[in-house]
Amino acid sequence: MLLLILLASAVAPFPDFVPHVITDDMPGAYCVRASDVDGDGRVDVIVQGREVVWFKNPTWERFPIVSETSGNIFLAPQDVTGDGLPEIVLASDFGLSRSSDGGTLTLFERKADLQDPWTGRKIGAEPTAHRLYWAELDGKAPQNCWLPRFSDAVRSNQPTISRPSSS
Ligand SMILES: [Ca+2]
Ligand SMILES: [Ca+2]
Repeated sequence: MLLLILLASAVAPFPDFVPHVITDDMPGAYCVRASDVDGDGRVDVIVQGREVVWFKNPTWERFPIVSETSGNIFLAPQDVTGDGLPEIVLASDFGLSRSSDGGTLTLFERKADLQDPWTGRKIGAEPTAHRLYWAELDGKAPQNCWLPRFSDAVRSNQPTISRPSSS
């Protein structure tokens, strides 16, 4: 009996999940990531749809990142400049029938004014890019942007874009 009481007390109750609608106006919403975009210590929400925006926690005010890209398919936030604020790699120009072109990978950096769209620099292309993750693959800070489930490796200056080798 004592054992049952101890086991029962060791099992944490299942949490209650409460939905919070932060927008009902996000055409083509597909990828949602969490990151402290403005460095205030609260995790914000980044959403990629036809455009890419972020919502400031806790008011969920909407701020632009980029609206000029097309075929957006995924994004990955990571501080690659070392200032404590995340940059974002976006995979765009995606198409189900495009296996030899498109797949643009762009690194976006925010501007001082949060109302301004971010500055983008093309850092590579992978026609079949569909998912992006940051990972520490070489023992250094997580400066590797990982495109899973592809062979070979694509590398640029900074950050490094890597894919695991096929085996
Ligand atoms: Ca924040
Ligand atoms: Ca940064």
